[in-house]
Amino acid sequence: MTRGTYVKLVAVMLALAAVISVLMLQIEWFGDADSAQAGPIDTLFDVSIVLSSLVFSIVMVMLIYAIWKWRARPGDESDGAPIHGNTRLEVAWTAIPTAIVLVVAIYSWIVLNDIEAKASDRMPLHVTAQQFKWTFEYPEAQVGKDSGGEPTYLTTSQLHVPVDRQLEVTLSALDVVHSFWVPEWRIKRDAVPAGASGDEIDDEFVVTPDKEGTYALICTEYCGTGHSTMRATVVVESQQEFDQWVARETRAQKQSASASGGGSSAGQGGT
Ligand SMILES: [Cu+2]
Repeated sequence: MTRGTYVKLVAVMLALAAVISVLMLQIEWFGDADSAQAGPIDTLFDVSIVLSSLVFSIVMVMLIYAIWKWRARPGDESDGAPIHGNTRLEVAWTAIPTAIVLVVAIYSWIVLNDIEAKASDRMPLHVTAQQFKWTFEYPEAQVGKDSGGEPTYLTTSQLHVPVDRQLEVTLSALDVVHSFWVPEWRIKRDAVPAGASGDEIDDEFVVTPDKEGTYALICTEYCGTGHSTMRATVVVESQQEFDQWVARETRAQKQSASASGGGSSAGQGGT
C-alpha cells in the first residue's frame, strides 16, 4: 500500500466517523435529563458514541477497501498467497483497542465516582418493592411507635421528594427481583430480595433530582403478571412544598394510627 493510499484511507475513516457521530449525537437517546447524575452519564454515552463510530468506520473502510482491492479477477482460479503474519499489523490491532477500552474504563470509573459521591445533607429514603407495588418510607418523619416500642415512620405509596437534595435510597424487595427506574434521573437499580444470609444485594444508591415536576417510577425488571402496572407517581417539589406535604401526611397517619388503636405502620398515604 502506498503512502498516498494510506493517507486517503485514514481520511475516509475520519470523515465517515465524523458524519456518523454528528448524526448519532442529534438523537435524544434518553429524553429529559432531570437529575444531577444525568449530565455526566449522558456525556459518557456521547463519548462512547464517538469512539464506537470511529471503530465502526475503521472496520468498514478496511473491509470495503480489501473487498474491492483484492477481489478475484474474472477467470482467476488460483489460490491466495500463503501469508504467515504481519507483526506490525498485529501489534496495532492489539494496542489500539486496548488503549480505547482503557480510556473508556478509566473515564467510566471517574463518572461513577462522581455520581456516587455522597452529599452531607442527603435525605434517607427507604423504597420497598413487591408484587406489584412500591412503598416509600421517610426515616426523617416519625409517625409513632409500634407495639414493641420501635419508631414507625411516614409510609406512602406516592413518592414526594424535595428538589436539589440528594436522596440516599435503600432498596428492599419482599418477594422477587424488581428494579427501580425513573428514566429522567437515569439511575436504575435492581431490588434483590434478601437471601438466606439476610443481606440484601447492592441495595443503596444516591440520586439528586434537580428539576421540579411529576415523573413515573417504573419497575423495569419483569416480576410477574402485574409487572406492567408496577408504577408509582414521583413528585419533585420545592423544599417548602415537600415539608408541608410531609407534615400533612404525618398528621393523617398519626390520626389513622390512633383511630385504629395505635401501633399501625401500614398507612398508605394518598397525595
Ligand atoms: Cu416489579
